Amino acid sequence: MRFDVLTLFPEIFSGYMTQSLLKLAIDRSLVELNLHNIRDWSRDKHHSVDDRPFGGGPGMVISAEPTVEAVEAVQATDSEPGHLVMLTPQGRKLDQPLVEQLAQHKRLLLLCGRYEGFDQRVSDILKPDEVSIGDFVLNGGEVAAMTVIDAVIRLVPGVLGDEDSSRFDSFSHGDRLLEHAQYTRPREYRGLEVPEVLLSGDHQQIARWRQENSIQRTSQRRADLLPEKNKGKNDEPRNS
Ligand code: JCK
Repeated sequence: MRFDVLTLFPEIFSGYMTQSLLKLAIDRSLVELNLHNIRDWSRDKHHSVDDRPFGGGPGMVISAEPTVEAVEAVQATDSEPGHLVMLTPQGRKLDQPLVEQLAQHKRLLLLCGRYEGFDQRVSDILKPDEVSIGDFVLNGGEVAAMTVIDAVIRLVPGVLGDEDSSRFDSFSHGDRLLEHAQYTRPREYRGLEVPEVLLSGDHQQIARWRQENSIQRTSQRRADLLPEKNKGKNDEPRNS
């Protein structure tokens, strides 16, 4: 899986790129991540990439010319242009099915804006897949691009230590339940004990408890995820 990120602030990615899971995947050639500074495609002597909005208003708009030139140049560095994703508050909202769809591509280009975003003609010309990570306002597309990369690399075969663990994630199969509570040592902490059944060694009972716990937490926290039949199954006060 190859990622190419186009941004005005490539240094935002440096800490993320040295993170262990991604670094291991890069070292093992399962993932390639290249950073490109849009400013490198600026043509004027001041290396400018943004300008004031026509029609007035606050902030600055990133110019079409260096952006389109940058994307086309980066696309041309491989035999296939790749799937172009633009991170924008106006995009379709990211969810696990969209992550799975993006993970089907061998190559993703992630176009990150700042300020008030890009000149509309960037989208008109390049027709990117416009994606938003949620209904809140970020300062730019970089954190959203890292979110996409982080979610997609989990689905690249061999990236996770345990080959299969991504298949058990919440939302990855049809049932869309939240994960059950997890415990580790010690058995008691500040008077709070690990549920007895988890210490029992009875795998069938443990599976039953986890299933119940999943449904209970989902109905308490994210009832919108449940099929109608399970809704309101649990009216206990929340504490798991
Ligand atoms: C890319 C610049 C900052 C902030 C105008 C928007 C009312 C325009 C994103 N889920 C997400 N939230 N935010 C982003 C995102 C933000 C970006 C850029 C992505 C480039 N900005 C910005 C505010 C506005 N307001 C709502 C008016 C741009 C994703 N993905």
